[in-house]
Amino acid sequence: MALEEHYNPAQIEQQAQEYWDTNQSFIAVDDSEAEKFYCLSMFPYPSGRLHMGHVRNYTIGDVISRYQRMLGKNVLQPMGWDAFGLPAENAAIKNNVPPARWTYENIDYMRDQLKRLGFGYDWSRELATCHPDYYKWEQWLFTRLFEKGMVYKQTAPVNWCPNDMTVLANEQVIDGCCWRCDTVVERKEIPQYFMKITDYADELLEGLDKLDGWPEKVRAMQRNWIGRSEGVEIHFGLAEGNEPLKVFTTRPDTLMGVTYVAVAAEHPLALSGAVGNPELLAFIDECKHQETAEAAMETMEKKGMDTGIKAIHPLTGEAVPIFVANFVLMGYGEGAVMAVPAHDQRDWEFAQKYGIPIKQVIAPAAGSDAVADLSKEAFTEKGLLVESGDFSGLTSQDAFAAIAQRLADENRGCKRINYRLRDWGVSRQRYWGCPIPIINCPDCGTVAVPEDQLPVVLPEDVEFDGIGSPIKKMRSFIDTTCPRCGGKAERETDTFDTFMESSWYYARFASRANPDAMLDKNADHWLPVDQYIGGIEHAILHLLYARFYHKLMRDEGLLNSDEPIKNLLTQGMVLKDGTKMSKSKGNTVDPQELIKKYGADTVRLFTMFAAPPEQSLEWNDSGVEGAHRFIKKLWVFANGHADQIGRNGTSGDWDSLSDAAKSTRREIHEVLHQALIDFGKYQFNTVVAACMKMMNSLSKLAGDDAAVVHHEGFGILLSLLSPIAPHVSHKLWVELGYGDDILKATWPVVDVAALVKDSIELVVQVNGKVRGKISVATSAAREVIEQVAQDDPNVQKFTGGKTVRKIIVVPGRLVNIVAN
Ligand code: ANZ
Ligand code: ZN
Repeated sequence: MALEEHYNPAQIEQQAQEYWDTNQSFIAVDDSEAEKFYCLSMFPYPSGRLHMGHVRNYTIGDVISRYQRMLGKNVLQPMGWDAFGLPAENAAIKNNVPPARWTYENIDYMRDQLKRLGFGYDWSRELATCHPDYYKWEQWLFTRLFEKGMVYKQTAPVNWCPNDMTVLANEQVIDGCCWRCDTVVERKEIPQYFMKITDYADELLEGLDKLDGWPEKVRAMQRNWIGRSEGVEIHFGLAEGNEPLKVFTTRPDTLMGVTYVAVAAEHPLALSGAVGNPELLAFIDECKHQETAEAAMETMEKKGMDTGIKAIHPLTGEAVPIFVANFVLMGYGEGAVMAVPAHDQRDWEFAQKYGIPIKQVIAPAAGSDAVADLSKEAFTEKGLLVESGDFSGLTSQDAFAAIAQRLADENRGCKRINYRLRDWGVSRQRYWGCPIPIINCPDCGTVAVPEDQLPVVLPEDVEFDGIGSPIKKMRSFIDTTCPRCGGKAERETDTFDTFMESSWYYARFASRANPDAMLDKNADHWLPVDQYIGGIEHAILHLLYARFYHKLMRDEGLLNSDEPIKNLLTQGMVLKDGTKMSKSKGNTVDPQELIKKYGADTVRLFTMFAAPPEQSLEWNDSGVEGAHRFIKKLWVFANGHADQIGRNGTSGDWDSLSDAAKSTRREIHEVLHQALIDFGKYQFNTVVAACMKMMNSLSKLAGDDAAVVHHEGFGILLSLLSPIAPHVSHKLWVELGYGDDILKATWPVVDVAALVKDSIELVVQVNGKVRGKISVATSAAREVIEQVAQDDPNVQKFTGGKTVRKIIVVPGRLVNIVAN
C-alpha cells in the first residue's frame, strides 16, 4: 500500500481524469438495457473563462449524474457551447479578431477548465452552435416550417441608428441613444421572420400543469408570459361607411363607464386622424421614436392627443372622443382600448391630465369594506353595477355574461380569448449568428434554400468594423441564383435570434453522431431530459422556446414526446458580501485560482456544502479552507489506517463486536440512512455534513475490532462522497483495495440490523430528582433494572442510610426510587 503521506490534489486529480479518459468512463451508451438518465446543465456562452456561477451549475449537474450512475442507471451528461451572439462581435471590434476565432479560442480554454474540474461529460457529443454541422439542421427545420406556413414574414420595428445606418440590439441602445455615436435612436419598420408560437399557446399553457417536476415559480412565470385573458371584443361605431373600431377588454362590465377610446400610434385611425393635422402627425412621429422594449413602455410618461374623430358607444349610442395614446400597444388585442377612467388607474390618470369625464359604474359589493373615492384614484375592484341602465344591480361577473350576450345579439361584439404571448420574431440584423436560409428573388419572392444546398455557411473570415454586419456588404455571399426560376437573386443577410440554437441543443446531443439527420431514434431513447439544471434567468424565454421547439419537432415527426424537460432545478446565485458575484461589481472569485491552490475536489465540495442547490450561496473563504481541511483529514485517516482497512476486506461477524465498535457502526448507518434520503432530494449540503459526521465517528474508534468497522464505514463514506469529490474518492478507493473503480461500486445501503440498539440508557431518580444514569440491555427484566439502578454509585449517595420503599420503572425512560 503506497499512499503518499501528503494530499497532493494536482497529481491525484490529473491521474483520476486520465483514468476516466482512458476508460471512456462517461461515454453514454445509446442501446443499453439499463434505465436511462439524461442529465443536462445549461450550456455556457463561451465568454472566455468560467465564473463561479458556472462552477456551481456544473457541479450540481455532475453530482446528480454521478449519483444516478451509481444507482445503476445509464447516464447521459453532455456539454456544448452556445456560441453565437453579440459579445463575440464586441470583442472582435475591441481586439481586432474575427468573432469566429475569438469564439473558438474561448471554447478551447473553457473546455480545459471544465476538464480540470473533473466533470463526467460525454465529450464525444460536444457541440458548438456556431459550427455549420450544427446550424445546418436548424436551417433545415426552418425551411420545412417555412414551407408549412409555421413561419411568416412581416414588417416589425427595430432600433435604428440614422447616423451609423444600422440596426441596434436593445442592449446597444443606451438612454435612447446609439452606444457608438450617441445619436438618438429611431424606430424603423423592416421585414422580419416570425415563428407562429401563438399557434401553440394553449398547448404550452396546458402543458405546464403536467410539469410537476418544475418549480411552481417557473411555471407561474410562464403562465404569466403566455398571459391568456378571457375578454370581449367590442365594436364602436364610426361615421357612415367605415368599419367599426374594435377594442379588446377584460372588463365588459364597465362598458357603461366608457368616456373615451384610445388607439395606438400605428393604428389606421390615428393615421387618418392625422391627415391635415400636423400637430397629431408630429405626436404620432414622436411615439415612433419610443423605445421598443416592453420594460421601457411600462415606466414612461403616459401621453395622448385627441384625433377629433368620434366613436359611437355600442349600447348608449353616445359619441365619445378617440385619442391616440402612447401606452396602447399595436400588437396586443386590437391595438385600441375602451377607456374607463373610473375603474382603470391608467385611464384615470389620463382623464385627469386631459380633462375627460370620469363616470362611475361599479360600486363596492355588499359587505365589502372597499371604498370608491374617485377624486383620489380609480376603483379597480369588481363589485355591483350602478348607473348602467338595464344592467344596474348585477354583479360584475353576471354583467360580464349579460353584456357579452347583448353585444353578440346585436352583432356589436363577441367573447374572445387573447394572449399576451406574441409570435417569435427570429430575425436579427447581426453578423455572428446562423444565416436565415432564404433567397429573395425579384420574380418568385421569398424562396427557402433547398435541402441539398444547406447549410448556408456564414463566412467566418471577415473584416469586422462593427458598423453593420459584414455579410450585408459581401457580394460573394449575397449574390446567388433563385432555386425556383434560376434567375439572379439575393440571399437573406439577417441571422437568427440566438435563442433558436439553444432551443433544440438538448435534443441534438442524443443524435450527435448522425451526420445525415437532425434527430434519429436515439432522440426518443434519451428524451425527455430527466434533469435540467440552470439559472432562473432562463425561466421564461429559453425554456418556453425549448418547449415550443420540442412540439415543432414532434409535429415534424422527429420525436414522439410532448415536453423536453421532466425535472428542472434552478440553482441559486453565488453571492459575495450579499450581492451577486459579477464582473461589473468587481467582486468575483476566479475558479481557476482556487483550483490551483486547493484542487478541484475542494472547490466542488465547498460549493456543495455551502448551501442547498436552489438557495443562494454566500462566498466565504474560510468555508473553502474548511472543505480543504476535511479532505486532508480523510487523507490522513486513510494513511493511518491503510494497512488495517486493506487487511480486513470482508465484512465482520457484526454480532460479536465490542460495544464501542457496535455503537460506531450504528452511528455510521444512522447517518447513512439520513444521507441517502438527502441525496435523493438533492440536498447535497447535508450529505457533506453527514460525511463529516462519519469521519468523526470513525476517527474516534480504536481497538482490536475497529478495523472491520473502519473498512465498512470508510467505504460507505467514500461512496457517498464520490459524486461530490470524485478524484480523492477514486484514489482512496483504489489505494485501500476496495476495488479498481469507485464508479462501478454499488451505492451503499443501510444495514437495518446495525441500527438496533442492544442497550439503552435510563435516567435514575431518587425521590423525583435525577441522580444518575444507567445502561441496561434492551431486553433486561424489570428486576434486573431495579437492581442495576440501586447498585449505581451515584444513586447510592442519595439512598445510603435510607430504606427503599418503592421503585417505579417507566420502560425505556426512567427509574424512580422512593426512599426515606
Ligand atoms: C376596459 C377596462 C376597464 C380595462 C377596466 C381594464 C380595466 P389583459 O388582462 O392584459 O388582457 N388593453 C387592451 N388592449 C390593449 C392594448 N393594445 N394596449 C394597452 N392596453 C390594452 O388586459 C386587458 C385590458 O388591457 C383591457 O381591458 C384593456 O383595458 C387593456 F376597468 O378595457 B380594459
Ligand atoms: Zn425566382
